[in-house]
Amino acid sequence: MTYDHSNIFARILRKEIPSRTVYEDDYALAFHDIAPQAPIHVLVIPKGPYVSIADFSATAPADEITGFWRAVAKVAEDEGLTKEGFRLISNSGANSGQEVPHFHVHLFGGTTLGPLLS
Ligand code: IU
Repeated sequence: MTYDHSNIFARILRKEIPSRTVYEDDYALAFHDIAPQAPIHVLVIPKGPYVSIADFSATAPADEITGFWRAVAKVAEDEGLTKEGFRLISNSGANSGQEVPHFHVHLFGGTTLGPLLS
């Protein structure tokens, strides 16, 4: 699938649009979702141009995949979620309701979570 470099998360990565950053390294950026659905709702995105989890997993170099998931785990730890628990969701494609065509993981926590979020 062709990556649209004008999508909002690409613009956030280029710092054309501000975000409430919680973590950044060579592989990932994590920031607060603009419309949180839980007390803690952080989006973690890879720095590379990947549309979905399938695109990322199939085409990203191994160091980017490792770096990304390590960043996700670090954010969960830094946000204090590891002990009580948290949820990861990644929407992919039309049936999921994916709005932004840059692969991202929703990290939810800070309360007992209901059956579905996002
Ligand atoms: P989705 O998985 O593509 O549906 O999730 C996109 C998320 O991006 C959604 O939770 C929005 O609230 C969030 N978001 C944001 O944090 N900042 C923005 O400028 C825009 C969307 I547009």
